[in-house]
Amino acid sequence: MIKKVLIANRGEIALRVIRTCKELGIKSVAVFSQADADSLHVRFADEAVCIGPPDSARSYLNIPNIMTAAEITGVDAIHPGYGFLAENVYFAHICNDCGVKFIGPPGDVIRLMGDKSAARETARKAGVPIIPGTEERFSSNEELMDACESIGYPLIIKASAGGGGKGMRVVESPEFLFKAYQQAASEAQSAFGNDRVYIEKYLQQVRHVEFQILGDEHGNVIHLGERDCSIQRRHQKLIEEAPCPVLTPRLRQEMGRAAVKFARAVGYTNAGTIEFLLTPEGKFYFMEMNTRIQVEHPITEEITGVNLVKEQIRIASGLEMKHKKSFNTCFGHAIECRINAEDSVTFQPVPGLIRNCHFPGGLGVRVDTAIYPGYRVQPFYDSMLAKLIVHAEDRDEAIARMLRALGEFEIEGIPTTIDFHQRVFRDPVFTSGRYDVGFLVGWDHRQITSQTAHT
Ligand code: MV4
Repeated sequence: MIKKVLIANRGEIALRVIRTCKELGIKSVAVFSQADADSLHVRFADEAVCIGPPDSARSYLNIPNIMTAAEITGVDAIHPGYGFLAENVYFAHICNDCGVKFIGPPGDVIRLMGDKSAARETARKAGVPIIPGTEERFSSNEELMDACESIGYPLIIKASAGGGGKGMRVVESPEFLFKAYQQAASEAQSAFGNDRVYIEKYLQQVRHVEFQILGDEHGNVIHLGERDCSIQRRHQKLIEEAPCPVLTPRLRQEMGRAAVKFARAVGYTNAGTIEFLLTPEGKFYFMEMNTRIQVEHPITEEITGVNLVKEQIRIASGLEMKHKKSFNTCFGHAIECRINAEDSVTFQPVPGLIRNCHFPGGLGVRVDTAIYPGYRVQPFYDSMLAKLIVHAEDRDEAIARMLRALGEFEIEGIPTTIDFHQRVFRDPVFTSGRYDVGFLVGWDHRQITSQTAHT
């Protein structure tokens, strides 16, 4: 049984893990950079070790220093959170080689899922629907051209080592193919040190619908419903909701079965997420699998009542999962807003001192955050200040509750995206639930023009 956990992360997710450790009677060890000495995760952990200067490369990504902290504090396990080392294959292997349990899937599964083209091939072999496309290597330009003709335009070129939208290029017609292919390969090489790319039919007006998976080390694999994450700006998720507003019970069952089938096929253990694209016609396709707990996991917790971090620690302890059946029905509707320290029109990050702040509360309101009055938002890390999560009986009540909570949320001293979120929850396309990944395209432009229209 795991008795002491090191959290190799910072901010709200480090606090999230520390809180669950406390409830489980497990000791927690925080690691922090010199810039984070006054952080809440340092304050609430049982022990804390400084692992380096502010920049991530020399602190939260510094594997030798993190492993040294694990050694000198005598932890049994390490929780990587999300971002930083959460999907770093070497880190997962080094933890287990040092006799410290990595709270996540095996390193080999992380590696396989990190190769988006190999993951696609795994899905095809497992009988999970994939987007019509090509393999990676072509022996000639003619072969490439013919393969793309058979897929049909528009098509999208993706980096095998990419994911999350990095290195993608949409090709509208054949005359742009070769140039786009070369550019995508060289961008992939410089961004990921790997020039392999693959090609898919570009699906229009899709939604990003992902299924939460839990697998234990005794062969049990379940899903815990889905999350719609289509409200994104430049591949940064801003608002997520569960369940997906347009999913029918039948489609949920089909997609859930496909997600569990895929997870079983790869021998998945611990928490993971399978991302699908859903077309307006109700067809779904495997996109990729994330091998970590995700930022948006709280909305799944709200509609299932399952503490996902607790299940992660139980699974890493070698215990069987408590829940053996997938959650094909959940309770109510949950929505999450990511509140960032950014200008709410330009989305430019603006670090600085939080002079004062007040969080919303009341029935069905949850704030996952590590900020406090007097906290200084650092320029070294991502700009997320807080996740505002609401849960209600249905989507309309959840939207009303979100607007009420956003109205109570006060952060003085730095700009935030609170009023951006208020605009979204008043938008008729959003409130109808009939949106897709293109919802925010042109929004910042529209906001600027509407701003100038008032002046
Ligand atoms: C696609 C797609 C449409 N057709 N692939 C974006 C990030 C990565 N997870 C894969 N993504 C997409 N892949 C095909 N064949 C649409 C997306 C997509 C997206 C694309 C452009 C702008 C925002 C997007 C948000 C989610 C998914």
